[in-house]
Amino acid sequence: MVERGGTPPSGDADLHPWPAPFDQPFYVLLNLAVGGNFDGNPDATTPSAAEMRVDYVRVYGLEAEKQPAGQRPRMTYPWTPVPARPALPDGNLVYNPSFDWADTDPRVTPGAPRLEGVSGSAFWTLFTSDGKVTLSSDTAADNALKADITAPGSVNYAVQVRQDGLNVEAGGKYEVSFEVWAAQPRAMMVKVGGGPNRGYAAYSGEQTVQIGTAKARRTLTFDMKAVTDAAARLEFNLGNAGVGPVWLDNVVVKRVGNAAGARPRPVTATSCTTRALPRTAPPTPALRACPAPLTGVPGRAARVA
Ligand SMILES: [Ca+2]
Repeated sequence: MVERGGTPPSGDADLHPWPAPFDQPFYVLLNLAVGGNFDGNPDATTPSAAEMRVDYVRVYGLEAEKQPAGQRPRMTYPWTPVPARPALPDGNLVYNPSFDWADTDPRVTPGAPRLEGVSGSAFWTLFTSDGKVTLSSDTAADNALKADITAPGSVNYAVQVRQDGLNVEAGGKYEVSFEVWAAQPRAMMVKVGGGPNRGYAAYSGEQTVQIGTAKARRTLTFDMKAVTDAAARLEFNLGNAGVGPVWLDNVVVKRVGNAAGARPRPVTATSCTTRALPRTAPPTPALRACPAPLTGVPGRAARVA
């Protein structure tokens, strides 16, 4: 639960006492949705009539996970991984933006992912569903990442080159830019968004980028209207748009200002509560009353449609 004001909880003390929020009436919603964060927007191929059939709905309580009042189950607060990965000195949130950081580079942290078999690929991840791709470092092209797609798959994320761990702040205006070219003109979908904990929310929207055969820099911007996500992802979705190689290099995601209608970011991030203070338990020193609700910046995570 993110309380109004846009500051995610950083610990149990920021939340109402357990069993909140499960001490309120809930409802179950079964809807036949078109579009949304996961499947993307409808297009000409979307059926114009559809049917949802429901067999049964049952809701169970898990006895083994019941907790006495006041004893909140252990939570990891996935919205606020600590510490957030700092931007590079030039403000870039993308690490190894040029696909040439050596594994011995001190900026390559232990456990950083790599693209299998691709040198200089720390911090980058490949996801495929029904697409197939061969990745390599193109030494003849300034170590650009070469993604040779051999099976396009049926969805744009069927071939997805991705970087996780970008700290994208609520109320920020962001610029995404990169160099790209392909053997044949084609398109791809670029997105800065959340992972599974955020329902794959598309903070940037799903941006279609046209790719030509000459190396060119593409730039797009977006306003971060969801709460801060220190585990945001930059996705290059190369599926479902033909076969052949695509090259990527010199990728930048950086904050370039404030989102329209957003307040300036606070100097220091602290926890806050909208509950009346003081409470039964002594508040932690960092706990304070939230500022007045914002206008124009939703104070909670984007929902899964
Ligand atoms: Ca490079």
